[in-house]
Amino acid sequence: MATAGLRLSVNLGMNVKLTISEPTMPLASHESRTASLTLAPGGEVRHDWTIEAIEALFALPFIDLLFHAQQVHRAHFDPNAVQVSTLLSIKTGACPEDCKYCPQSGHYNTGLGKEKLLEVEKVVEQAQAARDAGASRFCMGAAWKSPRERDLDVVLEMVRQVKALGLETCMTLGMVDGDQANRLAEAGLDYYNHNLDTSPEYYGEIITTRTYADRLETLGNVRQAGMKVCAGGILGMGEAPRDRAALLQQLARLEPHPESVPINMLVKVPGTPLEDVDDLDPIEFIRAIAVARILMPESHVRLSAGREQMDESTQALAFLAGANSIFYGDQLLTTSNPQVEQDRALFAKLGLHPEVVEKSARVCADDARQQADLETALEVRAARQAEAALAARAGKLAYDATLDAPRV
Ligand code: SAM
Ligand code: DTB
Ligand code: SF4
Repeated sequence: MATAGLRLSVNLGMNVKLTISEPTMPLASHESRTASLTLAPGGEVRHDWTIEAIEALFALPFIDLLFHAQQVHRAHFDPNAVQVSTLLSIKTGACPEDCKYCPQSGHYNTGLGKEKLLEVEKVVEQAQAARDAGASRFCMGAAWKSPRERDLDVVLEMVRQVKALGLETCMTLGMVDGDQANRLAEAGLDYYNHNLDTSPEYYGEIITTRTYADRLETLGNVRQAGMKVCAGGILGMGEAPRDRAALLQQLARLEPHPESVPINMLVKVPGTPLEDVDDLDPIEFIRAIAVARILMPESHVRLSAGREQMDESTQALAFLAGANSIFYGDQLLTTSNPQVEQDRALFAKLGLHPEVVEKSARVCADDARQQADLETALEVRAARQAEAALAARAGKLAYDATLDAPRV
């Protein structure tokens, strides 16, 4: 029972003022708090969110939280448009890393065999099919600690050929150094995905073979090379609520924010150490999406792995909370995703439409620029030709005048 008790008023800086009235009884759930929040309606692109401020957002009544997230979302995006990416595992299994959630880690027996890097033609075939089915971005994933030199050449060719289909390209190949990132960028890779996965504090419980700092370094290399950053995490790995807040804080600290923020719900795969972890309450998952939307107003927040295990209402709530990107296609990397027909029906039911490719806009802009350049070049050429013709005529006349001078 909530009684009048401590009234906490925190100025969170900039335009955010949060007032929380605490009951004297210990807080059992979000419902026992009342909060009033003043947020800039369009949100703010900030990198200095404190953990307390983020936890306070999480603690808002659900309806208030979703309202704020919607306001921020609508200030930056068409609320009914969803970016659509398709995933392909280009090299599956036997990964040397020990990520406890991952069916592809060679440390656990999940029944996955070791596969070789796919051939470029196979990848292009799949990319074409994804494009024909309506995807605008093709994401290729490899179960590597980091790419080996000889594999990188093949991967660069995949980027070039997939891009030539008019698709945006994304890759997730593990850690990359500065040189590898530059080469991927030069080949035309649009996005590089590398997730922080969880909070710095919980990280050691999940992965021991690469550090949080390693991950941040890779993200720095990707940014430095001029590619767009795709970085997010996984929820439902037994982490505490504070870990979810700390993960989002880490992501929001990246400057600039990642353009794409995948929020995965753990897919529990038999054989992995997390196969029996307790389910995360879907409402807590939706809260995290909403907080991600508020913290990173201009980023695409992807409702990533785990959709197959979610009902339609949870997915609809995620879109309402500000998720505006999905993986589309029957398969994620090694686990399944909702069937394409099912997603089409969901989009129709919710009145959602696939986002017009950002890259198309860029391509259009490039096309327009190219066209303008071409026209200018043609005009210049025409003018030069006219000049040359005049000069030639004059020359000819002069020539003629000399040559055909009246004979005396
Ligand atoms: N090996 C590369 C790496 O880790 O950077 C790329 C592939 S890895 C599979 C890409 C991401 O998929 C991981 O960082 C993790 O966030 C996500 N992921 C892997 N297994 C998952 C699972 N069972 N449930 C949810 N997300 C998962
Ligand atoms: C991301 O954040 N999620 C995707 C993508 N980036 C590469 C991967 C999800 C993998 C889910 C488990 C699987 O299918 O193997
Ligand atoms: Fe390997 Fe990536 Fe899976 Fe970790 S998440 S085990 S690095 S494939």
